[in-house]
Amino acid sequence: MPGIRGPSDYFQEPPRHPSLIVNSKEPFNAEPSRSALISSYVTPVDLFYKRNHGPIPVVDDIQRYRVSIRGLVEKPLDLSLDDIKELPKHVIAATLQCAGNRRNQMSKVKTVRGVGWDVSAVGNGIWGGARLSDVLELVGISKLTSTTTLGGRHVEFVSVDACKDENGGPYKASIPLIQATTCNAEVILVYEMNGEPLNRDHGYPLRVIVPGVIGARSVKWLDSINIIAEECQGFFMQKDYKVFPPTVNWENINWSTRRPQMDFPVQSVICSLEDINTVDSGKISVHGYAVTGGGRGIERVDVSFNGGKTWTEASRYQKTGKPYVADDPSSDKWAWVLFTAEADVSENIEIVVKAVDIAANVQPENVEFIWNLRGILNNSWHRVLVQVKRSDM
Ligand SMILES: Nc1nc2c(c(=O)[nH]1)N[C@H]1C(S)=C(S)[C@@H](COP(=O)(O)O)O[C@H]1N2
Ligand SMILES: [Mo]
Repeated sequence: MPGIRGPSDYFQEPPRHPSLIVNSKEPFNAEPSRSALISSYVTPVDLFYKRNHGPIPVVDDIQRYRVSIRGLVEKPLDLSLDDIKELPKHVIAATLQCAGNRRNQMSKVKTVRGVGWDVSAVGNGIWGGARLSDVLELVGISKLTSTTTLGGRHVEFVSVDACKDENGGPYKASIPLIQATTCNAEVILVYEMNGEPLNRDHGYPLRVIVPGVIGARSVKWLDSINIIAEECQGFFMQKDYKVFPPTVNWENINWSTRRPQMDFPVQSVICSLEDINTVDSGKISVHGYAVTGGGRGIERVDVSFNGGKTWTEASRYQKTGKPYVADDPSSDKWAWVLFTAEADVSENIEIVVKAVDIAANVQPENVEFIWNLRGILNNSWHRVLVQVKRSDM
């Protein structure tokens, strides 16, 4: 598509915040520190994790930029950014989480393939754009359609970035048509992040946000939307981002036996502490985030100050000064919940967190049982060690 192109080298990368922890330079993959991550409910754009599979695309001429909608539709269409902006603007708070978040810990069990993320490949953004369901109406697909008259059942998003894993081809993903045409699923074509124009790292000029679903399906630098019969056959749908049992290795893997991962599972992480900490004896307060997929609320966050023997319930909040109520109309259903709990410590302890969502989904106690060769969806109980400083005699 004219107006936007994906370069094959890294000479035109945007500037980035110096405090980001860089896990890979080319392609650029970086996350904020734990403490920076939970310093605000809405993650500042500069500090938001950046997950790329190739160089950042370049928009030469925004006037010529078009997103084309084709495939199994009666009326294919090319839309400019202004056309998209003419549709009603829909704004949601939604947490984006990479499926590889917390991979570092999983690779300690046994090596896994992938970017070595700590716990901050996640961020909470305020996303503004057009509802995908409104855009699809322009090509004659009405709300709540699961199959078009021409047999389309999936919506494929195609970018322009040159990805190594796609043999230099563009990043792609798809979602079921019914999800795209259901208003409540709130899939949006985003041109604003945190009230500012979307920046290049996060998908300028237009990206998809599929809330409640692993970040991999929220395609950046959108070039075209295809209405297709079968789900997207691209690398990142079919040969990546699938969860296999621990017995599957690179010799016996059969990718076609598993579905592409969509919703993310219930997750919680302590961010005010590193893996190992030294503190003065006395009061310690812990802060972190909890989030789950599918727009479900966080019913409970449990914190243990003795390695999991006993638990106390943490207080949960989204906006400060207001307790969070799961599933309440006043809470942001797609967004994370921050939590805080405190205790007195006088000896060395392990602090643990686990969350429960409104469907009573829980986190697994140990990472070994969910180990998978791609190192995705590590949502095991999060543990940190606290050593109390010896007072000088
Ligand atoms: N075009 C394109 N879209 C993409 C990717 C990519 O490499 N190329 N990475 C995906 C993955 S794996 C994640 S986790 C999110 C990261 O979005 P962010 O960089 O805005 O945080 O974008 C997704 N969309
Ligand atoms: Mo990701």
